[in-house]
Amino acid sequence: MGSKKIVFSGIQPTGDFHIGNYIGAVKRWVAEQDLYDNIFCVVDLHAITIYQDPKILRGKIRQAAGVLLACGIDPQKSLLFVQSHVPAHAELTWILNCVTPMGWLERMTQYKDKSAKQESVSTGLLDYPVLMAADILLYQTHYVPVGEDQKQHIELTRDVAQRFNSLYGETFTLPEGTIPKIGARIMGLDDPSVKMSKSIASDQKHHAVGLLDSPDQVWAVLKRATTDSGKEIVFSDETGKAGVNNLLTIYQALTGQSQTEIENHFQGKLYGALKREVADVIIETLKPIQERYNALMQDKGALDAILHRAAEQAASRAAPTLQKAKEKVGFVV
Ligand code: AQP
Repeated sequence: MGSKKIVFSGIQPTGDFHIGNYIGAVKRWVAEQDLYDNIFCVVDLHAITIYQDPKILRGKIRQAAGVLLACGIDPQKSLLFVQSHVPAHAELTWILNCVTPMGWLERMTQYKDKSAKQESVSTGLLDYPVLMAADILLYQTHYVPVGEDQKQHIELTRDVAQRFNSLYGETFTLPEGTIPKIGARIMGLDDPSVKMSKSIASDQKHHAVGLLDSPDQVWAVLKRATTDSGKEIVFSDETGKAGVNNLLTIYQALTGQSQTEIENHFQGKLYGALKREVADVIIETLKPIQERYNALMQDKGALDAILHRAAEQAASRAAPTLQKAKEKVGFVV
């Protein structure tokens, strides 16, 4: 692993992973595994910034890890662990909290969106980006592959690192966020004006396709996907064509075909055919993932062993940076 650049990314076990998570993040984590020194994390500390039923959360954490392995994260090539198993994440967060102005956090779009939906907003929700900065900076990360929604948080991570480095001296590598060219923001299938999201999907049946959905469930969502009153099956950034554009983007991300090839393929076809073909491509993509997931979940002990081994390795990789940060701020270590 030595000379390879370090990649870190995380995913919240807040619900069922959907094709937006897959296309925007996980697919790339898997495809680029051989290129980098990879660290992937099921971020359960982030999940509880909004109340989670403890029994459901425990199941979702294992499900999240199982799905990531089933998608192709290879424990021989990548560290895959659960965030709360490595206390250094919470420890570094405290130190970084103390160099992060409140105003930076209050400006975050995700905080504004999520807090508007809560009756009572936890301090954790406001602090979410500092925890994310700690996750990334602990491993001296170079690249953070994420969907577009996380761009602002990566910029904040760089600002926090720069502020710490300038106050206390060079400590943290400045990471770069990498956003996919295709599918950086997959939109809701019921409402293409909003990002496909786990929390909306848990309330609205036809919002998203989950990675563990059966072929019938995939088709039930796709056949109701919002399109428009026109006929043209073309990529477009016009608001009125957002539904068709979203379906074509999913098709493009999953088939790897060019826009011209796809538009030629769908020329003269009806929206019904587009929906059927997008559903078929999704079903084909999910089939091997679901087979591997079902096999993996037969042996939860083996899954837990993978996660605990990786957590030990992650903890020892995080330790020198945490130690350095503690020394820099003046702690007796
Ligand atoms: N719609 C999306 N299109 C492309 N990428 C997406 N990601 C999330 N939604 C889309 C990317 O998936 C990774 C993991 O997401 P997360 O669980 O950490 O963050 P999230 O943005 O909070 O995901 P959700 O689905 O929207 O969950 P809730 O509803 O809990 O907020 C990230 O790289 C993210 O960019």
